[in-house]
Amino acid sequence: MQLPKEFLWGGATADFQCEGGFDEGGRGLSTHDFETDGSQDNPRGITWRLPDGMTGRARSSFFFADPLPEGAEPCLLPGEYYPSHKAVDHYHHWREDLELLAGMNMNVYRFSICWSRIFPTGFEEAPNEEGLAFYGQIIDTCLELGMEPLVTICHDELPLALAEKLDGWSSRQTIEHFVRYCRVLFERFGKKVTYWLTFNEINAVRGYTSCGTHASDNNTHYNAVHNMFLASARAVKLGHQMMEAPLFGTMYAFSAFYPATCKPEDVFAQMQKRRQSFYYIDTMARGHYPAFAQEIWREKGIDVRWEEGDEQTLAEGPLDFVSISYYRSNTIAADSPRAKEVMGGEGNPHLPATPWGWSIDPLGLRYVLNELADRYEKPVFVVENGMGAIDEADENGYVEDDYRIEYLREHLKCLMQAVLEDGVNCLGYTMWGPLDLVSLSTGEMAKRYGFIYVDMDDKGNGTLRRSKKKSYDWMANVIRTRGASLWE
Ligand code: BGP
Repeated sequence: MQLPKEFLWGGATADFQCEGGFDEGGRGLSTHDFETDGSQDNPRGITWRLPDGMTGRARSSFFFADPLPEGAEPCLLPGEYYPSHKAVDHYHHWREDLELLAGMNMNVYRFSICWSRIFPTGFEEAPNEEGLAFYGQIIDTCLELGMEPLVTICHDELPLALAEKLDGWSSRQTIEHFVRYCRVLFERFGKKVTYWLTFNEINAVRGYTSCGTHASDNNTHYNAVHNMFLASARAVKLGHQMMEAPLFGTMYAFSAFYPATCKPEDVFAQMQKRRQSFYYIDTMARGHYPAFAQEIWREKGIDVRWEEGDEQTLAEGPLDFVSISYYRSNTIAADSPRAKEVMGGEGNPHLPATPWGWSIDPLGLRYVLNELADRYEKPVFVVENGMGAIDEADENGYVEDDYRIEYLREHLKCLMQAVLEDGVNCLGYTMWGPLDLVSLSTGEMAKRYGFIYVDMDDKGNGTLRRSKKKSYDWMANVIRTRGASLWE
């Protein structure tokens, strides 16, 4: 068993989780810069201030975001730790980090461009050249080292000023600013970058950090997402006009959902649950909303603010491939409180789980890859997968991470079976967080994914030294043998 030569093997990161340097190189503030650290039991928050000086924090964890109080503006508070400010300082370690990744034989590297490094407020007419130079050297170095750049244009964030002045994606004007940002990226990097993702985890965005909306009710959310769909379609169309043969995806967080039992009610609930999630990627991959969108809007009381030409805009920019993050699977019962939510579900008694309670389900990856390939008849790309774990490093920064090796081995074997036995056209696989970075959902460093250990704790203390874990050489060999070593 061996994957074809052109299969892309690599790692994936996001700017605010690894870069740091939040006030360097002319970068403007981004919505994530106001997000505190947290943990599993203590959700991350956006810190805010009211005109009368009162301060507080609104829960910001991922999809489960609370609104900012009426009139509040985000602010930085003394005594709080904001992980994006320093992250793991990739801004100053980028060359060393890229060399370490290439040392594993990787031939692709997925990273995100921070919008506010290129347009500090989002409103400027001309880009910040220093920001473009930073990513220009990353792209050039990737190519020198034999790695295709895979660029996420917008990973769950936007320039602060767009959130504060326009309420982020609530406004149609944000689409214009996004398209201007894309145009600059395509102009500058279009000859060197083939693979683009317009957004990250489009079905998991919500609230202030990822949509820039102060409210997080359903109507605000679904309208913001409608604008993001339009923005993505415009970017795809523009990219195809400006570049030779680009390929566009958007990242879709795809947990497998299983019915909790074989009771028809549970199976039906699972279908309805999946529709909540397919709503997003169906629209973007096909260029039109699925028929069941009507039912979702009716049930949630959503009034999508359509404008003339929207249907055509969506139709003109469908995605070229479907890319996913796959970490786990969930179960859904008819009476589950989460049956009608987009994300989340219950655990599975047949599966083990990570320390963060994410079920470990390698076969689920094979299942979802087949399903997506059948549903869209487009290539698929696994752009995130991995295991957040507690690593114990010795004094040299070495970690015996056999649990990670085990997780990856089983998932990669299922991916190979999907390709080689089931006939799925999969472009590649980028493991999430190949170098330890800040967790998105909890803001911790303790939840580590990497092949490369970074000496830093939850509050940013540490030497930032990079060192190879046991999984580093193991994965290098998997990639070198194009997967054959997994079966030995
Ligand atoms: C995805 C995000 C990443 C990321 C990853 C792991 O949802 O695209 O940014 O961090 O999940 O999640 P976490 O960091 O919460 O463990």
